Amino acid sequence: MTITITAFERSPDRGRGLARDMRIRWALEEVGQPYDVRLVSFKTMREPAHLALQPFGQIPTYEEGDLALFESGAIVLHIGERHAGLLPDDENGRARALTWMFAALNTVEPPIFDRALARILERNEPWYEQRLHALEVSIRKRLDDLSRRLGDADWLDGAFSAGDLLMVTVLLRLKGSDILDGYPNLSAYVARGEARPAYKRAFAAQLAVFTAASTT
Ligand code: GTB
Repeated sequence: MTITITAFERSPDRGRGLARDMRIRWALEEVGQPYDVRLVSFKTMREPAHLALQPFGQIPTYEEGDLALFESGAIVLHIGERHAGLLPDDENGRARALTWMFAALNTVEPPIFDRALARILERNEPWYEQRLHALEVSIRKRLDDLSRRLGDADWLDGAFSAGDLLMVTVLLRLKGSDILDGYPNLSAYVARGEARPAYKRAFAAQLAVFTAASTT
């Protein structure tokens, strides 16, 4: 059955792989599933047809036969459950991988995403510097703990899993910042994720969309 996902027609990140369709592309590449992409504009995302798929008018979405899903974490989990390559075979290992998926999205991502939003939307507010500082303190607290837990391991819990896939996509938003640079083992962890052939194929595919849009 054909899998179709949605992605930005013109991603505000200019093809840097930060929009959340990247997680789905990467997961599908890891498990070797081909997929189609339907590109949507901000206007299309507010139209009834898209809202029926994604009640909050966002990307990504995932369609496969009569199944329609939204929320990148749920979609990655679905892919991991249907296909080998993202979740361990043993029950306990699977449960731990799920725990890391939730940790990435619920514990590590919020201050990182809020910082990114603040840098775009709140830059001119009188309290901007204080807010940025508070967010960066929160991020460093999370990264201190994550860095200690990862230690010198390659991945968070044995072999690469959907937990690592989500964690790497979350940390990638800090790439090039002095925050991530302060944690050499986390920088190396992110680089290991980016070096995976599946990641590279997914990144190239989403970058091609931006490149094509810029030449039209
Ligand atoms: N919890 C949902 C999920 O994980 O699927 C969140 C989905 C989401 O935030 N989608 C964003 C969206 O559709 C795109 S990815 N936004 C439009 C809207 O809400 O109206 C978030 C994103 C956007 C832009 C950049 N960027 O430019 O760097 C990076 C990430």
